[in-house]
Amino acid sequence: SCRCAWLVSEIGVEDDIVIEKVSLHGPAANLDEYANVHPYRTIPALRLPSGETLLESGAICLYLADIYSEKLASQGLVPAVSEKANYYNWIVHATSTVDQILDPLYMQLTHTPEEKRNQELIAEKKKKFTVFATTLNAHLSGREFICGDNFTAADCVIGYNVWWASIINKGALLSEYPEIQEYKERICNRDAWKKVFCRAPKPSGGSL
Ligand SMILES: N[C@@H](CCC(=O)N[C@@H](CS)C(=O)NCC(=O)O)C(=O)O
Repeated sequence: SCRCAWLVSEIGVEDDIVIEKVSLHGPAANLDEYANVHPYRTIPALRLPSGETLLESGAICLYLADIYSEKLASQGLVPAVSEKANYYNWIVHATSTVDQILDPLYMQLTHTPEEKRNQELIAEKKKKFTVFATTLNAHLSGREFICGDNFTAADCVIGYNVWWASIINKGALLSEYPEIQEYKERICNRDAWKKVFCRAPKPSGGSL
């Protein structure tokens, strides 16, 4: 996912962190080499100078937010103490629950011919998506971002899910959730978002 590259761009440390593109599919795929970095051959991964590697986008975002906490604080991009429960909950919720709803929906609705779609799976995931979207829509009522007034790493993580949902069936999944739609406009208007997402149009089968 582009969550981590987006956060790197928000923090403004593109010069500290080398972002390498990995082709997962097609003739340019170099997965055997990449398996030395990420044994599951998924993206992203963050290799540290020590040689240790982080293999989960949520962990990478939390780690970056932690090591660059002073820089983020100076830009007002950290959660208030009263928002920390939201911060951790939404970050882990995004990667452990929401990704598992969106990934099959995306594959079924955008990458599978209509006659081959698993309608039972689609119905099951749509039902769960409704739970997620209803909860997030209510959460965002009266809030600019996941943690209130401050944009934080939690917005890079959940914001990625919101953007991902918005590119399925021309945004149909979000049509009944006005707070989420407005939130999506706010995050997509950010310079850091534009820099990263303009070069990565697809959430899967891509790079980063
Ligand atoms: N839990 C992992 C999931 C990583 C993941 O599945 N990434 C996708 C791309 S966003 C991927 O590499 N898919 C493999 C493929 O497309 O072949 C994370 O959040 O980092």
